[in-house]
Amino acid sequence: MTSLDEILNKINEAKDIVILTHENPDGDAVGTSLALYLGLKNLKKNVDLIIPKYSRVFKCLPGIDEVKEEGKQDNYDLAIAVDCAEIKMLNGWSNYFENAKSRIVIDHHSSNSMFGDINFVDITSPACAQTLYVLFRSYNWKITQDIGTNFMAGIITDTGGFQYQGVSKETFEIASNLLTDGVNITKIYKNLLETRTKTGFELRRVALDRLEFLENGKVAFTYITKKDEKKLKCEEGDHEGIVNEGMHVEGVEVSIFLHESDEGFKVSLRSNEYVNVSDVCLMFGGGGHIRAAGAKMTGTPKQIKEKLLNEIRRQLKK
Ligand SMILES: [Mn+2]
Repeated sequence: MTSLDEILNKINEAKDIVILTHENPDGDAVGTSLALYLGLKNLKKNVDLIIPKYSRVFKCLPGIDEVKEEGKQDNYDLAIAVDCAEIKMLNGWSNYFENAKSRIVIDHHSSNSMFGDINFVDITSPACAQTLYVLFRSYNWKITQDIGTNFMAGIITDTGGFQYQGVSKETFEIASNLLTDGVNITKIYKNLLETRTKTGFELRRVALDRLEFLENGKVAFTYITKKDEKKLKCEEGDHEGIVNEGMHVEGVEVSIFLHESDEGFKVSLRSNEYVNVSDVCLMFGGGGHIRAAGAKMTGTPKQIKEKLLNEIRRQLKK
């Protein structure tokens, strides 16, 4: 039996299902979990989607108003984690996963620790939404316009609008099919990639002002503190995408962005051509993709910067 058959069996057997995704959810995490949520609802399942906190920019996605902050029970028949590489990224709601009778992981991160009973992980997929789309098609599940919109939201955000590594002919075929199904790609693109909140824009201003170029212009570094966010009255998700600013400058290979949280700094790394930032982040207990990865670190921004540079330098070409 393939893992696709096993997953379908588990879904058919389950009455109460919970869907979970990683903390600080991005468009792929929210879009993929909403697509799965709406799909399971069409199968008449009792399903809860738990996302305690998410950015206001995702308010445009179909089904988002049904998202719950916490579950109605602690012992679901089945838990499905999407776009989540490790159980610790389920943060304060991993109990719903751990206490479920069956556990499934659907993901596309190369650093996935395979923490489910069944793991459907395609590391060649540029977005978890694409991985889930393949699953929907193989089960012949109906892809409504609302479900398609969420699939597209995941694909567009995780590929930066079809530009990152991993985008393939299949990705465009899926986009083409979704367009045929009535999904408004232009609108999703504008809402999720080009629109930012006013406070998010002000936060960018601070980060850009602080941005420095290091290692002969090959590394861009900046950070945001809790104090900055408090001063600007920032909301959840306002810092999203700041890491890309440095990456788009000529000559930059690696962009580093630090975002302060209650437990230190959340580190985001991006690379353009050859540095494997997933390997860099693995050194500090994190992970992700070759061109986009993250970790949690403690210390001052300066200390963290030095630690990261020590690892990045090994990979930088002269
Ligand atoms: Mn993803």
